[in-house]
Amino acid sequence: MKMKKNGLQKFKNPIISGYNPDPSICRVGDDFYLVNSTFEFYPGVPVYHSKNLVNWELVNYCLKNKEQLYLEGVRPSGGIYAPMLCYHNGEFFMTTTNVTYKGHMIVHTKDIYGEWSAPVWIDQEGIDPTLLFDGEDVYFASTSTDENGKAGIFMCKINPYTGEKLSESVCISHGCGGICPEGPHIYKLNGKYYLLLAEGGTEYGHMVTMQRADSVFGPYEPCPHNPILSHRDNPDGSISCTGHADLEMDQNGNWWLVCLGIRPSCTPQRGLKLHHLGRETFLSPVVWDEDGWPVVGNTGRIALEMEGPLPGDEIQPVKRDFEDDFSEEKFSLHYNWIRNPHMENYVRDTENRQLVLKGTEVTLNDRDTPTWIGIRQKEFKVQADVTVSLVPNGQNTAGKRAGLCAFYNQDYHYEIYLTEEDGQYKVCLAKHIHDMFAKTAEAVVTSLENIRFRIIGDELNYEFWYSEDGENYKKLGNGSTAGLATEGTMDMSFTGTYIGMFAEGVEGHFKAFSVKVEP
Ligand code: 6LW
Repeated sequence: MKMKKNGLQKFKNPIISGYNPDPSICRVGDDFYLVNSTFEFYPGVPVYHSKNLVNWELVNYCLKNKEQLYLEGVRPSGGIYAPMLCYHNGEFFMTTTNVTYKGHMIVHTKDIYGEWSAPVWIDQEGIDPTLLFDGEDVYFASTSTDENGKAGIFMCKINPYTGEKLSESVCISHGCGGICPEGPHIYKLNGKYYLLLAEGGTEYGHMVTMQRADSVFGPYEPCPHNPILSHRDNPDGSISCTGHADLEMDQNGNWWLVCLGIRPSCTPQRGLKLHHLGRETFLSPVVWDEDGWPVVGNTGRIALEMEGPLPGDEIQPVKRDFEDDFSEEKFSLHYNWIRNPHMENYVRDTENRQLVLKGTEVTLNDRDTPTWIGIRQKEFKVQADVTVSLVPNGQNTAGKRAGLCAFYNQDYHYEIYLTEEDGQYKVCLAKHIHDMFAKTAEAVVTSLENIRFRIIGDELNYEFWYSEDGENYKKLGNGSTAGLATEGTMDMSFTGTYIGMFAEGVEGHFKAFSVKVEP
């Protein structure tokens, strides 16, 4: 299958920036849909839509209620792992794993922009489920381990509507030699079954391998030029950890790969391999060689700028800025919450164009659901602004907090906030890194009302500023992005930074929230 002659267009990676890992893509006509994993964040499994594979719009989430997405008390980076999205006979199916609660699930819908079904649960161990519709049969595969504890890809026949297993789970592959064979997807092409895997672990040894067989149960033979994609030996360092991919053919017969990758915030030149934006979604053209094996990108590597025979409309400028003046009733789809939110604590007061956050005793440091709402940080260079008021409402505001934060998870966050201490109104900067949580700077202010907070970020640093009059800003302090890096977390984590608003123990009123980024 050769690449059909279409105009080649340049495009920039990542196509979906910020914490959007483990992408899975499917096409219906000339519409492309893509989903990502979401761990302890709510709602679960975002659905992005595109017609040209470069301009993506967040249009829905698959998991939007507690039956689909039970996250109570989930550990950081617990909850929802890798998803898979496919379309069959007028219906969309999404399978994923809640590693903290009940494991593999499948939901389905006829309207990808609407509500998804209640989940059905599958009695198979492991993570990274995938589905293959093959004639009358539906196959379910995921990672798991054999009786000797050896990792592999296990598959069974399944009823996708009930989750009932229709055959025993059997191991179809132990991978192509890398550790952690995972992220399986199976494609039936020209009468053969192709098994795409992630191997090497999702860190700097990550890679994508391909195998194929005449039977869906194998035996599978490896692609002679495996790994078909990896940046493990890539000296360039602008993109690392590429892996966990999915393939799709466009309406012109050209093939594409989406995968996760990271943009290191501390470049190898600094001798550090750290990232804080999370694992992002990247795109690459794919061609098939004369032996019927896929060749990805620049012979197995991708780049921040690539070109290919993109389908659909001309590429439009990619917009990643966000602002909310709280004049609309509805929350933007870009907002996320931590675990299952108590929505009564989030009031959009459109009359006064403000968001009222009702703080509880739960803090940002707790493995619980603080009154916090955030959007993914989508680029290194960021300026976030919001006006904050701490509103007593007859309550004692001493020690209570409301403010703006750069948030990775409960153990890794920096926040600038309003509080009252020793009878004084203060703006403070606090940092939580590992098991250390401390206030690192403070300044006395004359009021608890309408203080303007600003976070300015780049690859290496966050700066925290405040203004009492909305014009003259004073810098309160800095926070190194290294402190929020995935590589540095004391427990394995898979997420990325958010810019968030929060309140603890008291009401916070927020106005004119904006997060502007520079690619
Ligand atoms: C994902 C799996 C993985 O399910 O990390 O390291 C998990 N590999 O493919 C979370 O992204």
